[in-house]
Amino acid sequence: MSHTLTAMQALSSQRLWQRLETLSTFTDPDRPWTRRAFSPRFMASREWLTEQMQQAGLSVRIDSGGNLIGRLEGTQPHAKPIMTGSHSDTVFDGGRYDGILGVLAGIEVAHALHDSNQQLEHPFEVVDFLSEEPSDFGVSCVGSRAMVGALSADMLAQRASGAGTLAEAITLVGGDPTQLTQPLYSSGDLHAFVELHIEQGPVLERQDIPIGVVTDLVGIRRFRVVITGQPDHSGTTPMDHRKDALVGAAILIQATQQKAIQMNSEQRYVVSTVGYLSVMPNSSNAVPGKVELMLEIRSNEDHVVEHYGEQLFSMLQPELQALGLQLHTESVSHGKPTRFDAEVVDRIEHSAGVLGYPSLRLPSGAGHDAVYLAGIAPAGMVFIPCLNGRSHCPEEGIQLAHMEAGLKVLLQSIQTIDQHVFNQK
Ligand code: HGY
Ligand code: MN
Ligand code: MN
Repeated sequence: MSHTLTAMQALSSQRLWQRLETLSTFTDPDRPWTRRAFSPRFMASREWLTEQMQQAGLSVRIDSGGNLIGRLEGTQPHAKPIMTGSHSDTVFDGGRYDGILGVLAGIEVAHALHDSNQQLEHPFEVVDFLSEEPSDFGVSCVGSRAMVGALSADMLAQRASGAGTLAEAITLVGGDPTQLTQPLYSSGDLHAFVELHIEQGPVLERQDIPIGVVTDLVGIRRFRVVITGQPDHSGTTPMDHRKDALVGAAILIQATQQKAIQMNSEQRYVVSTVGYLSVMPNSSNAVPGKVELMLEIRSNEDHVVEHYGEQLFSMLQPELQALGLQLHTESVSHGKPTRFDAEVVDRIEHSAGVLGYPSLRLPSGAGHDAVYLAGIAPAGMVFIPCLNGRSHCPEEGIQLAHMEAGLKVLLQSIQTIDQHVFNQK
């Protein structure tokens, strides 16, 4: 008598762990772990991901937005697909699990469905979204924005220093920017979207809870800021004759740190960061004449995301002017706070319970591709804890037991949602 395995029994944590290890080897050897979108290493890792998807029984394609998509057919050929996925690109000196876990866990779910011959009713799609991290073009979530028609012509025209436009880069990875004037998936085209991701924060680990059921995502706004002064000789230019752009940047950085700290409260979550800064001419014996920086604001409150930047810049204008400095700001991206679909959130929480995992409902301070999918489909996310709550650094780590819990809850949630008929919204 053949012992047919269930999909849950066919899941292999070992195979997933091995894939995590292998994918992490596609890194800049001098800066582990770095695999920037569009880089030659990223392209090589995409070839490897394609093979893994095929081994899992998925048929693979690249859509016009440069997303790598693996698909398993369902028993109902005309049913809308259930989608899972995340991103395989990293920040500089990043970790081995941010995004990567969600892509490889999605492949493992497909592999288990395929090995156990357990077809879902709905087609099942596993996506490696292109360039979720803020790319060298300054735009994040390139693939997921493209998928839902939110990649603007301005964004496609953005240039990276020493490279062409974002549109050209998308073409290089196999996309077709000319098709991006309309959504690749619209409302109603997906049954649901579920993403597995590390929390990237300390909450689950501190409470020793293996599963996070994400309720909502903060809004994220990014500004390109250019402060212009005057480059001068550092030895011969008296202090009261200088137009030092870096002094202006220091004033802005201090002011935004103070403003964000003051705005936080029980209900309101506000964080502000200047993580990128470039000084010109960047010589030890020249007064900085120009500084370009990226200012990022995140909040769970829409009006904070909307108005924080303008408030900060108008407050700083007089002080910078008095220093002979010009301030130029450009809003590069603006993602609104997003609430996940209550029926998806309930099913993820229920799935954790069925499997005996304690879970906690929590918001996400990190941005994810899911924010764009939530605009066109019932969407939700599953979190697992990460080591010391840290991410976007080589110390990023996960426990095997938590990886296994997240993988099982992802499969259980997908199987439950496969049987669920959503209320008409
Ligand atoms: O920046 C973020 O929140 C995400 O990790 N890319
Ligand atoms: Mn990230
Ligand atoms: Mn991520």
